[in-house]
Amino acid sequence: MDLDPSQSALVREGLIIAHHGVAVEVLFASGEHYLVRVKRRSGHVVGDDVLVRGEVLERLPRRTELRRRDAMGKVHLVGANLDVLGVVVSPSPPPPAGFIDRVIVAARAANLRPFVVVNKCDLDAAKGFIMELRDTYAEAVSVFPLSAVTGEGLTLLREFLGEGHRGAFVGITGVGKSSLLNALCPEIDLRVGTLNEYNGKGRHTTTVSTLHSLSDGGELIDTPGFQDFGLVDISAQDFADHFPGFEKTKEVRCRFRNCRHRTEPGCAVVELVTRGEVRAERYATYLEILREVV
Ligand SMILES: Nc1nc2c(ncn2[C@@H]2O[C@H](COP(=O)(O)OP(=O)(O)OP(=O)(O)O)[C@@H](O)[C@H]2O)c(=O)[nH]1
Ligand SMILES: [Mg+2]
Ligand SMILES: [Zn+2]
Repeated sequence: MDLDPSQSALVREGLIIAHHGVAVEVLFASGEHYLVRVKRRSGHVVGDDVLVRGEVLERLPRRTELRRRDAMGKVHLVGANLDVLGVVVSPSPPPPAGFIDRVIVAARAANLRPFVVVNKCDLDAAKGFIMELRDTYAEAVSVFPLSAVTGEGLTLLREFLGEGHRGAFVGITGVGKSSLLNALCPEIDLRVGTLNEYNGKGRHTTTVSTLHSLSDGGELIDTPGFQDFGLVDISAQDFADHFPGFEKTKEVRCRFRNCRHRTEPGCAVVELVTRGEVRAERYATYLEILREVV
């Protein structure tokens, strides 16, 4: 993990597996990994393929990149070269309104396959919560109810990730993202929050994103919890196309090609809502988040 000046003349290809602000940890094909210093706003992110020449990093082109906007409007990179994105939620603490929807839309817009992980199934409150989520999202994406504590439901997720995907877990703090990674792969041994650390205080346990190889195949990035997953540079059309619960709207055409499905005449989406083929709740949430879309 120390800076390694002896490598100065060599050019080696590596993968960024952790970002510590002033340095990134790079993993090489040999299994070696060490820290390379970077400028604070160098734009590197976990999942980046890089060429390392001594202390100099050169980023290779990205296959995919996932970004989010925070509450202050600042854009953050979440990860590079991901295939799948798991939004982790729990009955306690519950997800903020629209959180799952924004993550699903952001993932699809970035060409990642989103999925929903419902952790803490061992809690009493979980039953109704799972039913509700299945009801809302199962048509759109895979939903994995499980428990990091009891191990229930982990096999299905392990198999899904084992198909060679590189994924990341995102979700608010305290839902159990790090606990899940530990449960999937015990040798990872990430620090997790203690119960009384949580009590609604929203303290973050994980502070940097880290990438891990899973023993059954696949790679997973653990991210620090964030409360806001604001959409970045998405058109109203793409937003509607990617919105979970709007699957049927792809089969219909509105009168206007650039219809935002609000009050435009001849809107086929509103028609579907009226007929009950798109749920009123989905449409209401769509309108709510649409206000943030340019
Ligand atoms: N009952 C129950 N508690 C869990 C489960 N998974 C995690 N927890 C608890 O939830 C708390 C938060 O777990 P973490 O894994 O640190 O959560 P996190 O999402 O990584 O949080 P940040 O790193 O702050 O984003 C800890 O007290 C865990 O013990 C679960 O399946 N069931
Ligand atoms: Mg964590
Ligand atoms: Zn319309």
